[in-house]
Amino acid sequence: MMNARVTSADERQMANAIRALAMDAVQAANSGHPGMPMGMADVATVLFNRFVALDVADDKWPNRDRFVLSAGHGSMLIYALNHLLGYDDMGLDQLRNFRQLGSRTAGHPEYGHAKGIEVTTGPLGQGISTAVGMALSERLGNARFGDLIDHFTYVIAGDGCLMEGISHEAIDLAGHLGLGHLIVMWDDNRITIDGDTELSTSTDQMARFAASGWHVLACDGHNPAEIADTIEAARNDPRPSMIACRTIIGYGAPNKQGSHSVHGAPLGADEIAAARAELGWPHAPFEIPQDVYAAWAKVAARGAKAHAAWQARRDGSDKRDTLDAHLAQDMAPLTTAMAAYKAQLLADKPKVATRKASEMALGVVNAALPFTIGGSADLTGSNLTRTKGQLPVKPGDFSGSYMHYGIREHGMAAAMNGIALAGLFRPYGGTFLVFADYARPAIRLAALMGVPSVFVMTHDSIGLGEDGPTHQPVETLAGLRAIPNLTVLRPADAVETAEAWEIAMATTDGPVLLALSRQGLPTLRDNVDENQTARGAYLLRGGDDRQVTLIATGSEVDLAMTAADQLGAEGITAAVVSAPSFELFAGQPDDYRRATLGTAPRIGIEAAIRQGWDAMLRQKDGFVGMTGFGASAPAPALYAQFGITAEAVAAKAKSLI
Ligand SMILES: Cc1ncc(C[n+]2csc(CCOP(=O)(O)OP(=O)(O)O)c2C)c(N)n1
Ligand SMILES: [Mg+2]
Repeated sequence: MMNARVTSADERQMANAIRALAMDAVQAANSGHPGMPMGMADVATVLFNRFVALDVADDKWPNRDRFVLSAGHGSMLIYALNHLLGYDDMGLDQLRNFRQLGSRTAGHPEYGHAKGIEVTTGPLGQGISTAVGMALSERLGNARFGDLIDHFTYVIAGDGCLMEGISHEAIDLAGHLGLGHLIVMWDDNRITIDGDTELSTSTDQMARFAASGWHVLACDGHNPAEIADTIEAARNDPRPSMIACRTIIGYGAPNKQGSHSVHGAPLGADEIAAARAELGWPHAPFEIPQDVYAAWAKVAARGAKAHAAWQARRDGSDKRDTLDAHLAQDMAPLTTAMAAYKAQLLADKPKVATRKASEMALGVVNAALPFTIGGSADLTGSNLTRTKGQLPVKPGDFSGSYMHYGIREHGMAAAMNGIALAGLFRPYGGTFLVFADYARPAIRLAALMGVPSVFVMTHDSIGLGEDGPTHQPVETLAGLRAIPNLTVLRPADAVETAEAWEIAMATTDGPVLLALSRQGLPTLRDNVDENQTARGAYLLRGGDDRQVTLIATGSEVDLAMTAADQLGAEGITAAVVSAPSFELFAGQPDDYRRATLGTAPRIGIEAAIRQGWDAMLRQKDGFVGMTGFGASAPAPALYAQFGITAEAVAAKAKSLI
């Protein structure tokens, strides 16, 4: 263990290297945020120099400490750190090309662009909330693997992160669970873009964290001994810790520090020269003296040693194989179990809501895969996300695999992303589809990062009935389909729902969202030879010599089948295409898509607005769905009221052919 009282004579210069790289890179780019990296350079230096354990030669080492720069606008802080630590993909060329096309040094830190960046940050509040998921994953891992998983999660968050509403959900959850290895360093500089924080807040942040069950501390963020003492105390407290680090934004720039003018603009040549004099840093831009590199190399060397010690522990551990299985996330057991389950569905032909079918499929998933972590934002009995034998995760007991996230959709989604990023578990979590909007910024980040969180969203249309228009999604599906790299699945029956879960678990490069019905639906499929849902859309009925093609999703596929029956009785041949995923269909070969959709007139059917359906409909085609908000009534009355009926579909078909 590090001794907080060992000070290094080099720390001031190690921090100044961060300051110089930040001001020079921002100046070179003529864009960026020098204030935060310069202000937090001392805190970051002490944190890394004395505490953080990571291995630049293996940035995915499972028990590495996590460092999350929640104040992502200060991205030059992490780029400078990663350069000084010696990551081989963060050479000076990257810093010189800060914010330029093709460089790893994007405007805000982006997961996957460079080693040592654990999560994409920039939307304020997301980093700290994602870090809660990482710290939760660490506790879950610790309960299963003992000292093979016991790392810390360190966060640097600014005033903005703490003002964002999501921070409260995250803080509340972390405090409740007692995530003792989570340490948040708050950049208490009392400045945001508009000016002094007095303009917009009078919250006592330390009291707020304390009220949520956190251990709170304060330090002078430019005093290495105080910084180290507080971090040491934080590490030794069983609660999550927040350290208010009183800092001066832009520290070292003599005429601009302490002012919002250094938040997000280059300092300018004169002020940079003055800062060099003030800091005692005579070196040219992007020039770091060898002794400073050497001091940072010691930090990397200590991390490499910690990794080696961990490797020895792991090699001798009886938990080695189960840990490896978690890390590998082998899906083979699921494939076998699902094949048997789907065959049984064909025999049983259950008439169940797809949320119920999801619960049934999840029973198979959770039994086959030991690394799922389920949950719901206080709608467990509605989302049907908890399966037999799943025990709740509780303060002091992290052996369970089911999270009661509380009424915190946004915090849940961010925490799920953190769990997924940590690499040990596969998270899924539920709420009502209409509240996807409450979680949207985190869903978007999952998509941007390519992180496999699975969102289980039930009550997916006016079909939820009596709860009325506040709870009835109409534009939600369109909004979700608009997010690049998010796979939206709206299965029609129990077979498609099982297939949707197979797809969700097999997808490792992006989030998947399941839109599920409240109301019961018959089993429509009569074969399970191929995962047809993976095609995105497929011919469920007919196809040859069709006069019209009815394309529907989810609960409306049954309605399309009834309409096809009615048309058939009048001698009109209708094909029915079930289209559970627009994204997966868009990824199919052209000839498959053409053959599926056919050349006959098409009618799209979905109890939602038409936006997005142009992917499958041409201008002359028809659409039966919603044009405005819903209403409160039993579901059948609402479908009749809004004209989403087999009769309406049949009438539209006749008008088109
Ligand atoms: C959700 C979100 N809203 C707005 C912004 C734009 N923005 C970036 S930094 C910032 C001010 C943040 O203040 P603080 O965290 O105190 O940073 P400091 O100025 O101290 O570096 C704002 C509003 C953002 N990045 N994310
Ligand atoms: Mg600030």
